[in-house]
Amino acid sequence: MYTQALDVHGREPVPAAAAEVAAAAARFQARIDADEKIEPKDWMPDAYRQTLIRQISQHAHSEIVGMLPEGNWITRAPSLRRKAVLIAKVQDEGGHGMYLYSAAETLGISRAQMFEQLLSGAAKYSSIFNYPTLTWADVGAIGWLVDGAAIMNQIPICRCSYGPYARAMVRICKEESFHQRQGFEIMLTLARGSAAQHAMAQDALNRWWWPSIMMFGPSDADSKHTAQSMRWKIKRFSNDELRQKFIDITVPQARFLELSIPDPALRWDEATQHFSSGPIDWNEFHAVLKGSGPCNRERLEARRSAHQAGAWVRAAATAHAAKQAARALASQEARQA
Ligand code: BYC
Repeated sequence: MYTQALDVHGREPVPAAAAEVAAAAARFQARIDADEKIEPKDWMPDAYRQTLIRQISQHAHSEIVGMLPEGNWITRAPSLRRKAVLIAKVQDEGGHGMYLYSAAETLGISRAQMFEQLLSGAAKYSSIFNYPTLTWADVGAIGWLVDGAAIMNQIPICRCSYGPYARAMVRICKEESFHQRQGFEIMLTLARGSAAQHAMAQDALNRWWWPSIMMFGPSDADSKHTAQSMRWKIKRFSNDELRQKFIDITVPQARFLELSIPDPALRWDEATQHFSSGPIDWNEFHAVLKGSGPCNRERLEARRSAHQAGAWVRAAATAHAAKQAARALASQEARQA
């Protein structure tokens, strides 16, 4: 829907000389500073375009790969109601991927190129989806913590400077809120259930807490993109700011569930009015990003084989579209004759 009527030049003339580029960049930054939305046909610095392509495509890949760990539990959900809700949630994630691929396409990259980057391992997707879902409680923990972290990160993106990305995020965030609540409700049911169910919920929290904290990305000191992305209002808060907001909101929820956060150093800091937490294992984070997480290989293999299995669907859809276009052209020519 976003890709209609795109032209490569944009509304402003393409600046040629260095001085013109600098002037166009200054006008562009002034628009950002005035909180104007940048639209696909507007002139934009190439680095802004590339940053958005990187972030939006990684985000889209995360949604699609994110379907796998939860999809793993659809056949084993403990009741029909849980199964129906989980199917709807996993389907929502697929939809989020589609909106995001569409938003990225407005920047001049094709969906086929983005898939190629994912399947070849050139593009990243969120570290969180390289962890396994071992029990039903993991489905609850993902909804509560992973979708909870996603909302914290994504609500500010509804105010991102790039129009198509910002607009896609509005609906995504509404759906993520539903996902977070369904996850919390699963955790609440387990935490208030039998001792074995409570233990299962605690075990899931133990395994998902730190990976969820890592979803926000490297610490601000090590984040190579944050400063520029904040100047461009692609990011509205830094990684550490969002991580802290998530911890502050989630710790009281864990207490309500009567579950313990697996961080012995966690304490309320009166001076800062924030929870202070223990050190994050950045070695683990970097290992997962480099492909050595518990499920990296499995996730990419699943995506590659799904892509291969879907080849005939893409071929059929392409042939159908060509047939429709040929028919439309023939009837237009017949009308003109
Ligand atoms: N995993 O300079 P930085 C969801 C990479 S939730 C993997 O801070 P930036 C869902 C980063 O890409 C998840 N890689 O980067 C929820 C960069 O590498 P490159 C998806 C990570 O972009 C439930 C490098 O580390 N959400 O969708 O300023 C169910 C340096 O980082 C991670 C989004 O994508 C990570 N956790 O900030 C289903 C939200 N963290 O590209 C689905 C949109 C960092 O230079 N994205 N890296 O090779 C963002 O907000 C930002 O891109 C990030 C990173 C905060 C993630």
